[in-house]
Amino acid sequence: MTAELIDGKLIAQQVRDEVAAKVTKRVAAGKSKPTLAAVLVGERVDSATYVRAKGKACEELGMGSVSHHLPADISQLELEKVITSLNADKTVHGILVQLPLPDHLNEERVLQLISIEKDVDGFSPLNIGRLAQKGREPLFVPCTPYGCIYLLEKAGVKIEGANAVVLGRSNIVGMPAALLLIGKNATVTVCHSRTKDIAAVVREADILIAAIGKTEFVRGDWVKPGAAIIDVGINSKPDATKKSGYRLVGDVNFDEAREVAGFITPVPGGVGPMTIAMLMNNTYRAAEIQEP
Ligand code: LUD
Repeated sequence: MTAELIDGKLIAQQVRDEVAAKVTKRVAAGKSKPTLAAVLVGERVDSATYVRAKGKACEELGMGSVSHHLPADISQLELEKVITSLNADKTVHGILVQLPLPDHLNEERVLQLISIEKDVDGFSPLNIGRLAQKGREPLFVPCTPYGCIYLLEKAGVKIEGANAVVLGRSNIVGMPAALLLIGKNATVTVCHSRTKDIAAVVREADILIAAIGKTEFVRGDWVKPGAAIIDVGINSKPDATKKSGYRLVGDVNFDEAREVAGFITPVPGGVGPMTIAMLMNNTYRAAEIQEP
């Protein structure tokens, strides 16, 4: 059996087209352009790539974007001043602080400062708190986990009643993904560095979300036949045939897993593009919330 490929790039483009249509309608009605402010601190090449892609997506969808590139040694106070001024700026609907921040900065205090109706990443404690409670709706669902669930639903994978295994418990992906899956009535197991026999847990998974940042960690013989695999990992692997000397691979050994799984997302072209598409949707919604 060879798994059906879930084409994140294609599905992300469909989401982007839908958002673009909503933006056009909103602007035609005389309302403001949904606008995203992206804050990038320091010189991480990957973060700069993602922030650039987010700004470009805004432009392509007819939305506004402003970017604040701040020095790696900025003080906590100066960074907080930038957030405070973006909170007050009526032309900005969404605020995104690209993570991770340099070590000397207090991430929790920065994220807590972002006003809830502009928190398009969905990382504020209030948003996560609502995500964690039954019958409550967060204002914004965190983009990467939202993208994972969206891909499963688009592929027609049944979440309700499924055994879902999440590898990783990060604030950005693992933990919110587990909460979303619980909300969709899956039975969820979260694995992490202290889990005993991860392979045995993964073998029971009807749905696997891999977000641990370890190159090709999940092997083919861990995969339950027919399982749906969402690979969130983005790792660079040395590859002498590439000009750059490396290529991007996920947390799952793709060639092995695709022989056993029912559905699988590729890396690149899987979850990554969905993260950006969901951010665009959240930014549009932020504008609608602030200026209906
Ligand atoms: N911080 C994110 N940090 C990292 N991949 C992203 C991401 C696009 N505050 C905050 O943007 O949502 C966030 N909010 N994240 N990430 C990861 C995470 C954050 C990762 C990959 C991509 C966003 C992406 O477009 C492409 C793909 O997988 O096809 C490949 C891009 C490449 O490097 O070639």
